[in-house]
Amino acid sequence: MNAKITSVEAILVDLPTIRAHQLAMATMQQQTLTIIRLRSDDGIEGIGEATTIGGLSYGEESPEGIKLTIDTYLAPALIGQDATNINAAMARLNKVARGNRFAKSALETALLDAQGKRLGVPVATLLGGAARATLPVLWTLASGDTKRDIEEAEMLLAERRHNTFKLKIGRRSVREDVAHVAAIKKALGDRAKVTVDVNQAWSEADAAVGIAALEAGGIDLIEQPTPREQRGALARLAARFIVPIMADEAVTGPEDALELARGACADVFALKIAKSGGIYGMMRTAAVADAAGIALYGGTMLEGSIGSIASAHGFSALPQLAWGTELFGPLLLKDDIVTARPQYRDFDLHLPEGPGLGLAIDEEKLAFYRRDKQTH
Ligand code: MUC
Ligand code: MG
Repeated sequence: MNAKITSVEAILVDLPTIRAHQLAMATMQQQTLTIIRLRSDDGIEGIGEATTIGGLSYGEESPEGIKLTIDTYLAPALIGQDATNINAAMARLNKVARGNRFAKSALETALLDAQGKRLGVPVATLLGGAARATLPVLWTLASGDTKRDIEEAEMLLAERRHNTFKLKIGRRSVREDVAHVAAIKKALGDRAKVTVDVNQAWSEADAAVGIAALEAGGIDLIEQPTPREQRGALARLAARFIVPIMADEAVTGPEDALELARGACADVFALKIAKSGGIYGMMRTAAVADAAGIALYGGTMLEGSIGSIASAHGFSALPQLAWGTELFGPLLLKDDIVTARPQYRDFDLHLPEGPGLGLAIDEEKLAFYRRDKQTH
């Protein structure tokens, strides 16, 4: 079977969030998704998504930069190629462009979605099959207000939507952050797991003080406390504390995973399809972790439904995923551009069953939220 790629469109979509979302490096009031529509001459369209957090404040690619890279370099390299040979298409992109993992991830998702639709199977089936049909999903409390965070957690526990909560810290002083986390943990007690994500904001000295207090307070997991380049600091913290230390920004692809494993730098890796250049890169990263006995967690770049469900297909196919996932991105957005939003119930995300990603674009919503709607 053969199908020629005929067009690749990259569309910027701005969606409002349900509330402000505060992280160490940015406060989000909306999220920008770069949506891909990849068409081929057998009439099949694949969709994909590249999304980052806070413009260029989190990662090295911005939504606008991703679109420019795709329009100028990656789409022309794909036009005329065989849409059914995903490995060959991705090898071509890797030859044309170094890095640019988010952009490549979105295109790989679109190729996988199209191939699944072509063969009439879900993306997870293309990956060898879903080892799990549902994925545990935590929620991030990041309103910036302790009382509001506790109310939000209580509501979500009562709805049986989430029973693990991640707190974004690193904006305020270590003392204030620790007090904020302790108040939430005290309110929730053993009814919920509580984890923290510092997003690289602490020095090693700050981290030693902060993690000691968080460990004593019963916090379950500490994510990326120190800058991503400082692997030695992460290794010393991982050796010093019993509470597991998770690498996020420090681990992009299998090469980082190998170095972090060699240095005993972390107990857990946060996997994300965007930072690994796609689902296959994420799975290669997971394989290194498996070989080293490092536990895994399914991370998010706060993608919308397309990116989150692409991640879910990938995570569902992993042999181990001890720490569950944080694929709550669609729930942080007020509205969506797919016809049927992902299903969350009983603390889990339920994978859609249709071919490909199992999602369809809502054309009216896309027309409404696309950034270029005036000119389009
Ligand atoms: C990150 O660093 O993990 C994940 C959840 C959230 O609120 O932000 C992201 C990014
Ligand atoms: Mg993180």
